[in-house]
Amino acid sequence: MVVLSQLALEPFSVIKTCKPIGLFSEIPVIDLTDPHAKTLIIKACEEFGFFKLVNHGVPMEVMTQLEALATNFFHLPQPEKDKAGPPDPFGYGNKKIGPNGDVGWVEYLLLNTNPQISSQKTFIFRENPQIFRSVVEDYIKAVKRMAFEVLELMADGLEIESRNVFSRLLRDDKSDSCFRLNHYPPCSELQALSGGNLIGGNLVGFGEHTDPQIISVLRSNNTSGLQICLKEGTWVSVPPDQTSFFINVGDALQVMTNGRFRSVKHRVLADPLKPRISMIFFGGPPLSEKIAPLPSLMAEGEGSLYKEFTWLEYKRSAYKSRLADYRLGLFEKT
Ligand code: GA4
Repeated sequence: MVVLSQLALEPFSVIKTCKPIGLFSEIPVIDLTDPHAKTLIIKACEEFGFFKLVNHGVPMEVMTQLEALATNFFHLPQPEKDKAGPPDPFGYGNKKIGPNGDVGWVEYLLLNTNPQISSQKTFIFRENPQIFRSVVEDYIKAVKRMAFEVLELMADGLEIESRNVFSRLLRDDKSDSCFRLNHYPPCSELQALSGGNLIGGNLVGFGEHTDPQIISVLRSNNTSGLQICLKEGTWVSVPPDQTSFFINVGDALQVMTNGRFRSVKHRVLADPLKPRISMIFFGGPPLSEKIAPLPSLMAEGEGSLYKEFTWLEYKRSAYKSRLADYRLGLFEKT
């Protein structure tokens, strides 16, 4: 019985901790209506590459409606969900992440957010695709608006003359952004394996990685699981908050700030008892955009830490990598 359970969990990594990682209470919380928000955002991006956003202006119904539709979808019989897969790269995926052998205790939908590509596999919500499409569109519209504001505050805080230096990349019609709905089922198998007595063991839902894009905007239900890696390498658990958003700095923003902002390493552990649903908007630049440190951010005599590349080049290279690889390494100047 135990052997069977072990076999069932074979390809998945289990994170064992001697002492359970407590919830980390020092995650910066930024109030978007605070007049000091820009300064606090810069500090958070430098120190953590990560912060929580409150008073963000996105109506709660927009979030809960999408969560309800996502939950319905993930509860459909497997053959129904499989009709929306495989993710190549867009569509439904189950346990396999990316094209190079990564696996996780997760099922997901990856969607393109480019309005020009509206014919994607929206039949996934068979009962009422129209509702699904419009709820996703409303959510993305609201989250994008908020992301533009955050990116403009970043430019302000960095004292860059053109406020839209980052946001224009996402506002562009050709912005290469995408959207992900994740469902992490409770890992009851692991619970069975340990006789229902889980002490400090969790299945990896989504393995450690940094996001390649400029910015990621995450919202989840109230189930914990997200962890970020601090500068000195310690993993800490982010207390969930279904009313707020969490903002991640991505690799492209680390490069544009010549390493001043940190692209944060993060991962998700599956909960033994509760399902976790998350929705993430990944804001990327147009494929042809050259990604390089902004000259106005370079001190006199400061050289670029990175070789110049286009977003297409970076993305191609990312899709050849494994999740945990240090993708920026190939683009660093030696
Ligand atoms: C990580 C961030 C986003 O979820 C994502 C992921 C993408 C995928 O799931 O297809 C990647 C991963 C992510 C980075 C490296 C490559 C590509 C899986 C993978 C192994 C959608 C993205 O843009 O990059």
